[in-house]
Amino acid sequence: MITGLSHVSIVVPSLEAAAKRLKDVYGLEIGEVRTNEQQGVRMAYVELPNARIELMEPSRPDSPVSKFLDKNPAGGIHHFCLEVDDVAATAAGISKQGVRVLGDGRETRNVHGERIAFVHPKDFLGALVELEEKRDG
Ligand code: CMX
Repeated sequence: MITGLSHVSIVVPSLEAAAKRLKDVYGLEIGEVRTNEQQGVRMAYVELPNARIELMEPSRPDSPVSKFLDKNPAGGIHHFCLEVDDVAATAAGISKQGVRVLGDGRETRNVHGERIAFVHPKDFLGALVELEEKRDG
């Protein structure tokens, strides 16, 4: 079951340059920069009262996010993320309706250790969607 909006994710060529821009122009502070080796991204968040902005840059040349930057060298919106109560149950439910859940079937986790999954963009109105199971959800 979908329970809320978690974040909007933007791929940027440089986290440091993006952080400076957000702070200087918009007064937004980014938090700690962390790396998710499994996903191949270096990332940080801007915390807003009702959701987060996620900034990602590739952490290695073969990162899936590198492909995105090849197509969009200046960066851009990569996906948005919906909170769900149970990733496996939600993925199983939508799969039964013909939705393609991406990946090799192995459990995938975000940088906070929460279970995540991605829905094929063509099965969600053209946008790449991440599903995220909140640890306390
Ligand atoms: N926007 C729109 N379409 C996209 C897309 C995007 N950002 N990324 C991929 N696609 C499309 C592909 O073009 C492809 O379309 P077709 O099937 O029509 O050719 C389809 O989605 C599947 O993409 P793929 O690369 O073939 O599939 P994979 O299973 O290899 O990988 C994905 C999919 C989205 C998981 C991977 O490309 C990716 O982006 N991984 C990074 C995931 C990420 O953002 N992780 C964040 C971690 C957060 C944290 O740690 O907190």
